[in-house]
Amino acid sequence: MALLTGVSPDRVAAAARRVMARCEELARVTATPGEIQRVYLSPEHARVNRLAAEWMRELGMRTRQDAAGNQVGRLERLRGDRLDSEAPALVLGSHLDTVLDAGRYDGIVGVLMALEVARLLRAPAADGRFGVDLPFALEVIAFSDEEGTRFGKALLGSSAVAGLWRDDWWALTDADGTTLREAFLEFGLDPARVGEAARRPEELAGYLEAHIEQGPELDRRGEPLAVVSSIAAARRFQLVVEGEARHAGGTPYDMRRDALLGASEAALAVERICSAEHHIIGTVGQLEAFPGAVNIVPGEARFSLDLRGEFDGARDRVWDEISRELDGIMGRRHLRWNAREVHNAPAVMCAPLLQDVVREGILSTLPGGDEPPTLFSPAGHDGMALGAVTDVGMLFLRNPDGVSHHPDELVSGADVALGIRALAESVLQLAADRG
Ligand code: HGY
Ligand code: MN
Ligand code: MN
Repeated sequence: MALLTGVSPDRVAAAARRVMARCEELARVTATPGEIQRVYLSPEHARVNRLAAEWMRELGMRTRQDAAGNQVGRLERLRGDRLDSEAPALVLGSHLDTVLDAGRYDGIVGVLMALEVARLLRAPAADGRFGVDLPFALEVIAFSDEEGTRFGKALLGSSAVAGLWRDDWWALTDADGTTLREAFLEFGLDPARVGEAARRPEELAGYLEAHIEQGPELDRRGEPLAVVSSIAAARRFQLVVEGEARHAGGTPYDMRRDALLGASEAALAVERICSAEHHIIGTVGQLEAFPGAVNIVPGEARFSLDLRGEFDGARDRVWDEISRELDGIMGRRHLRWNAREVHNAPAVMCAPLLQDVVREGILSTLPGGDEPPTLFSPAGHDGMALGAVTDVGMLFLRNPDGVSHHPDELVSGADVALGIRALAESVLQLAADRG
């Protein structure tokens, strides 16, 4: 049953148009002209936070940039005519950072949709009165680092909010050798205060996120929206293979210890092992040879491994299998190898209640429609961290052709309109349950 009454289709369509226009506006905030690139603690991060804060204030939200650079906006709970600043908050959000040469919507569309949901439900109307009376405060958080593009460690912003920050992260470095600690200081944040970003479970009523699917499933099924059941268990590694750099002309094959060939064979083994498994995906996305000269047999190779699975146990078993395979490959080639784990996030189940409210929310947008699909998310999301402090629910939007982490990434304005309505309905369903 639809609870969002009195909101005209025109108002929702205008909200979706604003989301699409703002996605374009944010796409222009980039470190690399002609591409979209916005990493943690960069000048572009500061600029999009300022824009998001402006848009939050326009809705009557109290805003702050938290101790980890996340941009937060809050509408207090309304009790009759009184505002209750102690009420736990339902958080709506996603991230504003990007991968390299990114699309316009991954993360961004979820933040902007959250703002429109807040506008539909709670923004002061022209007469100065607030809208629907909810049994919780409403917060929108634009997370500062989900992708981990700059420091190799994903979910830095949401980990801070979830109280999962670890001191050994301060020494992480970016490609220029700047440490995370130095980047905090350059951005104007105090590393000693990062703990202040952490939220306690009792401050939160849950976390809901809308995100593009980043896969082709909804497009294939001709469905606009899905309920998310769980978010993948992910591990990321930086691997080093050591051999011996020698003359490319003078070194016969039986004397070579070519580190790049070892790494290449490892990448093929990752594909072979993972593709034989259900819901396990492994990707070697970076590979470099050293010293990196045309006439030198590579003495060292470095590569990354991103390994995801629906369940932690299956993912870990596959990593063990890959490790054994690497021992064999490197042994045959007289190479040494080691791996440093840079990210490890367990699978996060979306809370059954929040799956239900998202399902109800989607159903109410499709009158007489069939049950919406429920999908597992192989892509990572801020909810993976938030799950440590509160219940998490997610809604997926159709992503034509499943193209994501690429400039051609798409979502349609019509699907965004449906998604805004479904997310607003989900909030009201949750309010009805909690109220
Ligand atoms: O890499 C991911 O899964 C996500 O898009 N951050
Ligand atoms: Mn992404
Ligand atoms: Mn994302």
